[in-house]
Amino acid sequence: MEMKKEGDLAVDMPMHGLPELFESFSDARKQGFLAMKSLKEQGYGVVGTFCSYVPVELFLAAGLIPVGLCSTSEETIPAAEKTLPSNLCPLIKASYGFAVTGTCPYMYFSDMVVGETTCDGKIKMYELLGEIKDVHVMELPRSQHKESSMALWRSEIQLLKKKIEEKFKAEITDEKLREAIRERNRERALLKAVYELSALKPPPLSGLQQLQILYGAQYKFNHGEKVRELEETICRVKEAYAEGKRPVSEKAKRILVSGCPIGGATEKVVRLIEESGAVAVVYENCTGAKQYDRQVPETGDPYEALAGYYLDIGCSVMSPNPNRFELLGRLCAQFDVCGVIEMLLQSCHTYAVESRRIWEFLKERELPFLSLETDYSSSDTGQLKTRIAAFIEML
Ligand code: BJ8
Repeated sequence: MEMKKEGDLAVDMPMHGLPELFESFSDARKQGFLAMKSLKEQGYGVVGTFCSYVPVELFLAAGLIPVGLCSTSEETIPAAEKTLPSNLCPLIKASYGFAVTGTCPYMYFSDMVVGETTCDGKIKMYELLGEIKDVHVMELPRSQHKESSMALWRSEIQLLKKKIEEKFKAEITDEKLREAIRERNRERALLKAVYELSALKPPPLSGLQQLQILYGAQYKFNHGEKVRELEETICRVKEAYAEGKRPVSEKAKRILVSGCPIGGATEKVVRLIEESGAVAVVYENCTGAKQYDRQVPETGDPYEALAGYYLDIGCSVMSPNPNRFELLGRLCAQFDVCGVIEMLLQSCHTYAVESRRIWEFLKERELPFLSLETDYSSSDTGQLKTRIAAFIEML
């Protein structure tokens, strides 16, 4: 008889309706506050992060709870602007604003925050954040293909291991680390399976629903439950599709969304795309494929495996940044998109400068491209709506 492993779809699992499952993900950030409080009461250590480059497997191997910190709404930006310049990326201002105002429960519960030297604004913000929290900053190289980059990043991962072991009196063995890699890979594979559903024509999910699952999943802290819920969601979406349910029109133009991380206030871009009669089928950014497309090797030296995997993330802070283009080209083909919309957060220089290369890359493939700059306010909604509607109209 075949043994059931954790994460296998249990046959006796109570089946929920799709709307309930979607709601569970769209509500996850809010519900996660209570789950986090309870975990703290049980004595778990919590580590807050802001970026996909941070190797969360180290926290899992030490029995800690990693959490993405609040950074996607405008409510704390005025407080942040008392210290930070106003012409700074809203993600950085919001992150700092939530910390100084004490309004992010995840920041409040974090025993430590792990930052990274990705962009200049974040690096300098972490110095100020260090006055409020215990901040450990990882030095990320800006180039992926030099031998010295790999050596530096590997040693940074080992430094973080040492810091965690000292601070939390925990031991990270290679075995625990390998187990954490397997756990995280399982989650990555399922989130990839969620977004790959939208390769179907028409997609079985709206772009907003897909985004809510990808974004919400990070606020579910019980691995086993998260795995089962993702499996159930995939299974129910497929069933509904097989029964002939088509939530998205066949005529909807298929859009790939690229650029800065999207979620919270910037969901407005996805809403406007879908209100204009198109559908966001895939997110190439850190909310989507950039985080879940690949797997960490499960054999060999786990530090080498983690260093190689994380260093290869195709973020615009890398120079050059070939991996973003490789992923972008592959996703455009796999999802058969008719156009690409890039969302740039105001004052994000690395993505803004890279935008011209993206335009050239897509032009060679005869794919229309729209690059939009926005922030977390709703003041530009009218202007965004006009530009998005005109772009979709001409596809
Ligand atoms: S791996 S995309 S999560 S750095 S904060 S770079 S928007 S100016 S978030 Fe990012 Fe890591 Fe890269 Fe992903 Fe620009 Fe703002 Fe900097 Fe930003």
